[in-house]
Amino acid sequence: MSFRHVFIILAIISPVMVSAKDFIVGDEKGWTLSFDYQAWAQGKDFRVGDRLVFKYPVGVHNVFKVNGTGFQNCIKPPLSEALTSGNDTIVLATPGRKWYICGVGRHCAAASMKLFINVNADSPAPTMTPSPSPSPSQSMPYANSAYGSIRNVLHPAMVVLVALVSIFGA
Ligand SMILES: [Cu+2]
Repeated sequence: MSFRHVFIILAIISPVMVSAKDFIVGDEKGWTLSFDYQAWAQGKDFRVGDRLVFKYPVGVHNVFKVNGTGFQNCIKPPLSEALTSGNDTIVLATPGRKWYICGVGRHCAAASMKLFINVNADSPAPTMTPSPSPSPSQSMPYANSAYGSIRNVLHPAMVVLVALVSIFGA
């Protein structure tokens, strides 16, 4: 295996390795009273696959996922829907707007214990681009890297496969 191979493998894998981020809501303040969560969320790039982590003393607060109206009016969903661990991790599974409130007492209404974020779509979905040839050959995906399109068209598993083939087949 040559250095050129190593370089190409790294070039292929590195975009995939840029993995999901954890956002500690409120940073060192955590999930608490009278914190400006809108200011906290401002300018942050939330992506599908990232995670929100709500940290607070157990029993003092909780976390409800709500809709826009629930957020606006601090409407608490049934208690059974509350997250209460004090270290609640929420995976941002879909793009779009997400709203969270604390359901304890009047924390939401009186102390602005509410968070609104907008989750951006991750990099384009891995779809294979149509091949001009009648029978698309998948045996040489390696060649596609020359055109810079490989990171968009390859499923991560495929990337690993390519890497293995490159390592052991070189
Ligand atoms: Cu609270």
